[in-house]
Amino acid sequence: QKNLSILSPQQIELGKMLLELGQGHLFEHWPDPGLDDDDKKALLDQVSVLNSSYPGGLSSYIKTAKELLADSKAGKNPFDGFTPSVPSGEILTFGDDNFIQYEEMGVKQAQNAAFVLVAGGLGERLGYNGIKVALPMETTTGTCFLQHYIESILSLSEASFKQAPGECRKDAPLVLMTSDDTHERTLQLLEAHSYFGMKPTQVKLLKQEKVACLADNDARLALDPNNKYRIQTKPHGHGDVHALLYSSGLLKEWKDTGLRWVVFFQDTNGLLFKAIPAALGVSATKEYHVNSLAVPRKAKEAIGGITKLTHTDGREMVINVEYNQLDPLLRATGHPDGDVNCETGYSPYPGNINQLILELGPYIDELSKTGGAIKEFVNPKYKDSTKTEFKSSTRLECMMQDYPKTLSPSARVGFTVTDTWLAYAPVKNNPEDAAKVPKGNPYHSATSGEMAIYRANSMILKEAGVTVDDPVTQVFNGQEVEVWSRIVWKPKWAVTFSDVKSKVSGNNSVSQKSTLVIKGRDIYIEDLELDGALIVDSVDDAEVKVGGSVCNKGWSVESIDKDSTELPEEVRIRGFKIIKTDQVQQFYDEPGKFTLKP
Ligand code: UGB
Repeated sequence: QKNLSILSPQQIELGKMLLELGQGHLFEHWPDPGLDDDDKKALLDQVSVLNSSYPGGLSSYIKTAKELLADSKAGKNPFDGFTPSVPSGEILTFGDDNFIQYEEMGVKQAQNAAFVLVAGGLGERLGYNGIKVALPMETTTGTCFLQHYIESILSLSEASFKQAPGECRKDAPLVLMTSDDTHERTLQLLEAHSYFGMKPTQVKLLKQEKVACLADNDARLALDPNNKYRIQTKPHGHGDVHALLYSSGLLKEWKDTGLRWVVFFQDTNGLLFKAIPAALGVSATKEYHVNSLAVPRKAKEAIGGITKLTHTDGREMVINVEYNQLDPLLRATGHPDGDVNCETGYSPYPGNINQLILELGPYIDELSKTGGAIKEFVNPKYKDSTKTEFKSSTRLECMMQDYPKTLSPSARVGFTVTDTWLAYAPVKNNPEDAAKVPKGNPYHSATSGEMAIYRANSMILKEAGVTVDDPVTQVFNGQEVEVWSRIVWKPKWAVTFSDVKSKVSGNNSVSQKSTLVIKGRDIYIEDLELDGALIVDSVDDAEVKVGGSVCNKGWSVESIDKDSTELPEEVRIRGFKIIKTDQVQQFYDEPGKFTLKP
């Protein structure tokens, strides 16, 4: 009461609201006016941000928190009444006619797509000090994830307009969801590289706010242990992306310009754009409102399983069940062995890789009802079995793939499974944790992420008729990986398998020790025998035919010590570096037709 005089009318309203919500402890320690007045106002300013950035405001946050904390204390099963079963979706085989047709259809659709990258996570599991999108996806060219994503979107749009030139040309929008942990550095990265070729107006950054921490089962907000005038906050999860997109007004803008799809993706999967064209084709053909990209999943692998849930009351949904929940859910519903592989050697539940394609119209309709609020969960760590006190404060969290949870049963929710080697190689785990991954399960480390790029490109060239040598097995940072020829191309060279096939002809071979880097758009590989390193670049109006025998000492992959401090962190976390000894390197910087035949 005595501090009212120092506060603005709006701050007084917020204070009253908190008192009504049982949050009086936030003010109990306040001294008389004249002492710490600026700190007191700062607390209410923070309350104002917390209130406005959450759909329904703090009262809604606290109400939900009380309910979820009570459920958690009571040990209530979130899947009570639901029976899991294996859903049906589209399973693709790379390179067959079906795959090629879906890709073709997807490329046509691409000009009607907006792209959304969730990049607010700090990557605690990876333990890397920079932002993850700035990490090199592979160290042969040093291209970072963000550059590759942007170039993929630009090339996909370009290919789309080529295929359907009648349409009016639009620049594909790209939204990056950032957080306080990543925002400034993401912006700097974009500005330092002229947005990697995108128009700055095409790119929008939406920053997610953290949410208030909860100190106890009554959902009393936790004060920061180091500042009694600040509420402790923690990340709310990638599910924030829906509310942010909705409140930004962008969805409506996109609809008005004729867009039809929104493609969501994550920060460190260098393969994902290899599966996007076909998955877009599946979305269009099946008219999926929600299409989740998935890969075959090993039982207990740390990715969620896409599951059909049928409730005793008749409700049904196809939804991701997180890996830590799938096993108990199966055990509780008549599968005593829980999350195990079936006769295929994989879990029958496709693995969610959190690349989602949503149809914009139904998405807007749904968000108009929910404001983008996603079903949340809480995960308190209790001090003991009485579940009355927490070890440390907790908060509500939400995941972007839980969007279908509020949809009506008539919504068309499906998924598209592609081979793991083609679509999924995230960089999430630090070297120590990766080295402990049980044999046969993926490492999801910087080491395996880079090797997966070479493997995928080698496999694609093989499918296109190129003889690529088998890989050798090597151990880096305690992880056994296959080392394939280091084959890398820019997205402008090829965004689909048909593009690759149209640019490769005759008898080509690439030895295991080789490096092949294709940077230009119109580069045609014909009768090439490569045993060394070859790097070809060209301006867009140059057409270059590359063939003949290229033999040199090349570039090698050498093991390094992950603790050797003289190397930068992004190299150390791989456990190897590329030693560039000898190469043929050509840049065609003028328009015209050329032949490279050493
Ligand atoms: N992210 C945000 O933008 N904001 C946040 O608050 C948190 C994350 P993680 P997670 O692909 O293997 C997901 O931490 O959540 C971004 C799926 O839930 O890497 O452990 C962050 O920047 C899981 O089902 O992943 O697991 C990153 O881009 C499975 O699909 C993205 O969200 C798993 O990913 C994912 O964050 C997977």
